[in-house]
Amino acid sequence: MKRGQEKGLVELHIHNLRDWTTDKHHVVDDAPFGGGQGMVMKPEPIFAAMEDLKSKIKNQKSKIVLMSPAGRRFDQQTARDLSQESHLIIISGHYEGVDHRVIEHLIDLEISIGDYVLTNGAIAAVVLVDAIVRLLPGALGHEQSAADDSFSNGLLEAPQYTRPADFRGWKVPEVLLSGNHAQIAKWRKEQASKRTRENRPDLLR
Ligand code: JCQ
Repeated sequence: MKRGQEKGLVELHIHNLRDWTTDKHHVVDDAPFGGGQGMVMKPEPIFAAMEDLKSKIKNQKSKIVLMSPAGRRFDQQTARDLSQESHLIIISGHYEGVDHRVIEHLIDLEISIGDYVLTNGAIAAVVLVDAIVRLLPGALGHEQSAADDSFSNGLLEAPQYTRPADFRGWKVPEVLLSGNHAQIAKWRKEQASKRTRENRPDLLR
């Protein structure tokens, strides 16, 4: 993310919702209607912030994303899609959630980075931003498209090794030292299948 900014590929800005409150104590949350645990993010500061930020980029299209465990699961294809957008606003959900009128009438995409709950959607937002920014042309300094293609072939990566060829008696598979590229490709395909079957059987279905 830092290199992407230094290279002028992306600009990142962080905003504080409390800056769009109008009350003395800058309150952004309140108790849930109907009762229950915890607090809910109020709609007014979120709408005010989004309208203000959007008005400042009026010639560009912008998408508003909400980070939430109740969102659609983030994946590499979503990262690719979002890397094509010219402007994103990411709302870091907090507390027990946000007033549902925000989801119904303001946000374009509700995204989850996985099936667990964080205290702070900003942590999830960093994951999203990193995955998107690395896809911007020139962000990595080397071509990553091939590596991402192998993700999109539906399998996990085959095991990788580097020097030394013998570390504490644990040897690098002989085939990788053979120089036989057809054999190496065949071995990698088998290993990728094995690893996917063991770690992520859901990807094979
Ligand atoms: C994001 N996976 C988990 C926590 C409620 C918007 O409502 C809420 C947002 C959060 C923060 O995000 C996450 C998360 N993807 O916990 C509770």
